[in-house]
This record gives sequence, structure tokens and C-alpha cells, in this order.
Amino acid sequence: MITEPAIIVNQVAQLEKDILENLYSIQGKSRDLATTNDWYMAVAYTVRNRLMKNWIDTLHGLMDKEVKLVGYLSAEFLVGPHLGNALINLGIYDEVKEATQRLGLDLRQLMDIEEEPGLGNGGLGRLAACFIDSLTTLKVPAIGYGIRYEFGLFEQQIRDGWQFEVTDKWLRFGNPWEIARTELSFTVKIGGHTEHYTDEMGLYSARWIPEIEVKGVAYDTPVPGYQNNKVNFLRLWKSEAIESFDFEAFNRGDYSKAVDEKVYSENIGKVLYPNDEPLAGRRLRLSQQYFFVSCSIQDVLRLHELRGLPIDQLPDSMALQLNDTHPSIAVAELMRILIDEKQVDWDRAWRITKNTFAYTNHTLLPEALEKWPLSLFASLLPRHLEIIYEINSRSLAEVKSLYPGDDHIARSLSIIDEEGEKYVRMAHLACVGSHMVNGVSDLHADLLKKDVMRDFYNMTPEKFIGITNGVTPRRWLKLYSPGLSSLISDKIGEGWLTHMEDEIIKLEPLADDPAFQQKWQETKRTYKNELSIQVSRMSGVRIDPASMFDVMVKRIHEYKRQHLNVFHIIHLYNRIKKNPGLDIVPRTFIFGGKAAPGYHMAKLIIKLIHSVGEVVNNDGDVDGRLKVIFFPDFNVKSSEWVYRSADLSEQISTAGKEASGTGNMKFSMNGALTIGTMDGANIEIMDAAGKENFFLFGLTVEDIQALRKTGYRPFDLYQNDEDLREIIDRLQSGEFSRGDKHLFKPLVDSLLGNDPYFVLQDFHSYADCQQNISNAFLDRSHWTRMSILNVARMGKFSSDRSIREYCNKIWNVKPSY
Ligand code: HT8
Repeated sequence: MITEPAIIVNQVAQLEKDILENLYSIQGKSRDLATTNDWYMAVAYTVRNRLMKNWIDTLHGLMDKEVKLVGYLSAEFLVGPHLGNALINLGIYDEVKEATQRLGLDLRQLMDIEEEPGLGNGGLGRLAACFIDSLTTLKVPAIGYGIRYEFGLFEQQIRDGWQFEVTDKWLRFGNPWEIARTELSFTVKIGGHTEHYTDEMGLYSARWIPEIEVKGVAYDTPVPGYQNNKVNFLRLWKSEAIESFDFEAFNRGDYSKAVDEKVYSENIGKVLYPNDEPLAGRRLRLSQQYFFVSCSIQDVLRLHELRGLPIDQLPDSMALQLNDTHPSIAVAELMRILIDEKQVDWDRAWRITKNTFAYTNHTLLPEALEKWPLSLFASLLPRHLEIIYEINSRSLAEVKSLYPGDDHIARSLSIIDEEGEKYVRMAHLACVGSHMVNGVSDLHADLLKKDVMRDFYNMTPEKFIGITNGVTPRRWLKLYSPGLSSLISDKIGEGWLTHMEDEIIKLEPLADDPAFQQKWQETKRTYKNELSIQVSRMSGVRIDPASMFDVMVKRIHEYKRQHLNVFHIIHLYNRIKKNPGLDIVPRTFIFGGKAAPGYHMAKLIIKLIHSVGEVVNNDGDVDGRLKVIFFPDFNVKSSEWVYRSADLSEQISTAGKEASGTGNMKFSMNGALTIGTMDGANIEIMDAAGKENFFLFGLTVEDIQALRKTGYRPFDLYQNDEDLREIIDRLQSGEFSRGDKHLFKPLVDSLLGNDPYFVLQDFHSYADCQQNISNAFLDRSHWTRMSILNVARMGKFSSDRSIREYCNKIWNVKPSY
């Protein structure tokens, strides 16, 4: 699109004027009084206003009964900073930059003070954000339903190498991106008991008498499409008290009871649970889930009624996607409303429910599969439990007719887990209540069918599919790697931004072009320089931008095996200590990621990284050839510096444990090469990039199964393998822990005891592979060729492709590209 210079000038002048006006009328400041935050707010409102027309059009569009609407239900949306994204998607980045310049401001500085809404833990929440971005870019009307947490994921601080958590007060300076729809609110019942009666028509009916009611208020946040005049939105529910004060109690002099209900209500949406793939949850967590689901389902039914459609057509007018089991109580909630409140009979209600919902599973880890103790469930959601029993008995009746006399299969398919303490299994509820179930990579979908959901799969194989995750190239390439993006667009045009699958492959012929390689290297090098400056500012550690940047950023978890990476570092250190003259390729190891506050082993791994860094970074024998950096408080905002400057991406989870991964895609799209296991989407990334452009190591899922059968004895590896013994002995010697020989004992004990994630078994294959990588890094031209080819072949991993698949295979809606 070519814009006349006159129009640009005009636009810039208008922007300038609007910014000043917003500063004045919204912030109530004059130029000379304005703080940086005032200016940021003025700019943000100016940009937001440019989304308004398209946003309002979308609201009108919601009434169009011809158009199917997607509701994406997710407890997490990790959208990242808004301003930069909105500028890119509106195509006004340069204009706003100039307007702010004329006002004597630095746009970059304004963007830097934006508080990111950290309303997610990691991949799952970020996926939801990429999906809404793609839905909008593909012109599919969609609403992202979730929770407006008052506090997002904690801020990570590091003291003496240990993680400390600080409350994320993201709303403290105001949020210019949301609109409070205070008149749009719903009541949510909680607790109490049920009553059964025969109504005036003689129908047997149920009534839920709750213990308490809370209110959910809608807060909407726009999600702009990429230069297409479309805006979808997130509708996040804020929990509030219905009556802010219990005057009856107050007048009785019971002051604390008077505020109790208010406190209880507001607590529901207070804070995001900081566990990515956690251990069994708590009462408040189930309240959160039910709270946002109930508001969302009520809103969905309100919209459906506004469209003037009969209730039986709900599945034709809405597709509701369950992002993992967190919103899966929606199945019972929709049934409850249809049956108890709209007097729909069971079979009709069930048909509507099943055809409306679809469920995405994101994990196979047994400890992360949500299940709620029956007693807890009954005390919070008594009516839902009755409905779930009814769903279960009907579903099991079908099972028994298919497999007469097979008690085992009935037990395995039951929504209620009856072995020992009784639980409600939310994955079973989600599966039974949905018409489709999908995994998030080919391998993951495969394992879902073979393993966790085997019996469900055998019963209804057509219900199970895999849709490989993707990430939006707008944020992860254009916004966060503008240099690399221009380099690409200069050669192949801009089509790749919206049609990545077909377009970016056009880069392939340039992989061998020396001039292009040269520019590619220079761009990557600029990013590495910038990160080096950033790191030395943050931590005081000087790193060499010419060294290989070997990067591992993701939540800290044993299955992701940050400690395997550390073992490699110690191994290199050992080699240097034995032979200080060793010829070695200089590397900077960069780690980032948060540990769940209660996950002690993960916190110990963070301490380990720091401890090893402290020794290695300061050892004269190492002479700067190895540096270990921990990048604190890794989040969407700070990731801007990281993905684009990586040479090597570490994707080293135990095979079968990482459902997909999405960081792997962001790195590869930014020209990093991957060292990875046969896990999650790594396999597909390797297939796309070509085996020769990917560094594969380690056991496969089958290898691991076989090894488990024959018996895995990690202690034997320690005894028989000199390299491993030297690593572990050095860890135990206290050399990395200022003489403390016990600090890392829990870690060492776990590895030598049963090593559940096969760290020791995979070590050699990993270290050998790393040696090959070092050798490959020496051939700059070949490395650059591989880097370009990786980017050229990542078209598949755009979230636009994922969303097209959801549209075609699950939602039955037509994307507009
Ligand atoms: C996978 C990751 C995948 C990503 O989804 C992940 N699943 C979770 N977090 C992820 O990043 C996950 C799973 C269960 C949970 C939870 C988070 C239960 C409770 C709370 C949080 O690990 O491989 O790429 C998107 O599909």
C-alpha cells in the first residue's frame, strides 16, 4: 500500500493533536506537567481510538445471525504489551513515532513503560493470545472469554541466586486498553444445596439454593487484526460483590461478617494461580473456573438470544472451544441452564451442548490432569455434581452396551474416579461433553489416542485429531525482529505476514546468496550486541556478542530439563579445568523462566544455574570463553530481546512430555538452530527444516518405554561413565556452592535415585550433539545458510495455519483468507 506523503504528514499532525488532546482531557495534564506515564496513556488512548470504529462494527456484527461466532474459553490470556502490537497491526508505527518525536518524546521509551498483562503462566496462555490474533487476522468473529485477574503472574526477582516472588500489580497505573462494561454483568451462584420439586406443569425439576452469589463484570480489550480493519476482543470477567455491604449484619454489630461476603467475592478474581502444569488444585481455583465459565456461558446465551435464534441452533451460531480442562465445567453449566432455567429436555440439551463444545488437551503429565475431590466439588457446585452424575450414568450406559460385561473399561471411562478417594475427572467431562477433542502436535495427539484417552479413542476415533500449535508472525517476527523482517520483506514482499505458509518459503533460494547471508549475519549480530548491553546493564556480566548464544527460556520444570543443559556447561568447564589450553567454541548460555512458587526442585535448578554461573564466569582458566546468564523475570515483554538474538535454541524435554512447545517455533522463526529431542512439535519443526538443519539427540518415546521395561538404573551410569561422574562429583564437592556440600543434594539424589526424566541417560547423546554444533558454528556461511533455511521453512508454524485447521476441522466456520 502506497500512501501519499501529504496524507502521512496530515496523519502525523492529527496524531500529534490527538495525543495532546488526550493528555489534556483524559490525563488532566498539560505538556509541562506530564509524566512519562501520562504521555504513554495519552498515546495509548490515541491509538485505541483508532480501533474504535472497527471494534464497534464487530459489536454490530455479533447480532448477525448468519455469521458463526467463535468463543475461546481460557483461564489464561498472555497477550503481552498492547501498544507495539496495535501500531504494527494498524500500520501506523512510523507515523506515531514521528508524532511522538515532534512532541519531544521517544516512542521506544513510552513502549518500555507499558505494564504487560501477565494473565498467563506460559505456553498455554500465550497460545490463546496468538489464536485470538490469528482469528482476527483471518476475519473470524471471535470473543476470548477469561478472567480479569487483579494480579497476574508474579514478578520474579533473584536474590543470591534464589527466586523471590513479587506481586504483579499490573493495574496500578491504570489500563488504557480495556473498557469496563459495567452494565454488562452476571450473577454467579456458589455453594449451598439443591431442592427437587414438581413444577406447575407437573415436571420434575431442580432448584439450586446457593450459599452466596457473586457478580461478574465484563471488561473488554480489543484485539486488532493485521491491517485488515477487523477487531475482535477479549471479554474478561472481574469478580465483585453483589451487595458491597451486608447492612443487616452491620446493624447487628457483626462488622466482620458484613465485609466477609465482599472480600470473598473479590478474592475470586484476585490472582492467577502460578503453576504451569500443577499438582491438584484448591477450592479457590475451582471457584475461579466456575466463575468465569458461568459468566461466559450466560453471555453466550444472551448473544444467541439477541440474534433471535432458537436455542437448538446454538451449535450453528457459536463454537465454544475449551482451552484445556480449566473451563470444562462449562459442559455442566450449559446443561444446567438449559434444563433448570430454560426447561429444555435432557436429550435436546445434551445434543446442543455436545455440538457446541470442543476440547483441546495440552498435557499428558498425570499430575497436571485436573481432578477435583468429590466433597469439594459437592460443596461448591452441588447442582453441577448431580448433572455430572446423570451425564456419567448415560455415558456409561452406552459404554456398557458397546462392551457388555467389561467393568474395567467402564471404570476407566467414568467421569468419576472411584479408586480410593473419589474425584471428578475434568478431562473425561470435557471429552464426553465435546464433539471434538484435539491434541496440540502430531506426537501429542498420537499419545493422547494411545495413552491417556485410549478407551475414549477406541470408542469414538473420529472425535480425536491433532492440530499443531502455531505462533503469530506479527508479534514474533515483525514486531520483535523488525530488522530481520525488513530483510525478508525486501526480498519476497510482505505476503508472508498473512500467508506465511505459502510465502516465506520464497526465501529458500537466498540461503546460498553471499550478500544476503552477509546482511542476515549483520542483523543477527546487531541483536546480539543489543542483548549484550542489556545483560551487562541488568547483571553486570559482560558477554561476548561474537560467542554462540545458546538460549533456553521457558518455565522451569524437571521434565523440560534445564539441569541437562547445566550438566553440559559443567562438562565443558571440567574439560577446560583439565586442559586450560583446550580449543573450544566460546558460548554464552542464557537461561530464563519462572518456577512455580511451591516447586522446590525448580527453584533449586534456578539456584544451580546461578551457582554454576558465578564460578564459571569468574574463573581465569575459562578466560571468558563460557558465560552463564540468568535473564530475570522472563515474560512476553522481555522476550523481545531474547528470541531474535539466539543462535541456538534448547528444546530438550524428555520425549513424550512436552505436548508441543511454542518457544521452539519462535526461535526457529527468528533464525536460531535447534538442539532438540523427538518431542512435541520439535519433530515437525525438524521435518520442515530438514534433518540436516536440525540437531537431534536423545531417546525417543519408544526407547524410553523399552528402557522402563528392562529397568533403568541411573546410578550405574554414574558409576560407569567418567564424564557424568566428574560432573556430579563437582556438584557434590561444594565448589559451586561456596563449600556447601548439601545444597544440591535433593537434585543429585533424584538423578541418582530414579531420574524420572532420563537426564543421565540422555547426557551423552546431548553432549556429543553439542560438540557437533560447536563444529558447525565455526563454518559461518554454512551456519547462516541453515539459519535462513529454518526461517524459510517455518511457514507451517504460523498460528494462522493452526486457526484455519480449527475452523475447518472443528468449528465449521469460514476464515477469510
Ligand atoms: C504445554 C506446552 C504447549 C502449550 O500448553 C502447555 N500446557 C500447559 N502449559 C503449556 O505450556 C498446561 C497444561 C495443564 C495445566 C496448565 C498448563 C493445568 C493447570 C494449569 C496450567 O506444556 O507443551 O505448547 C500450548 O499447547
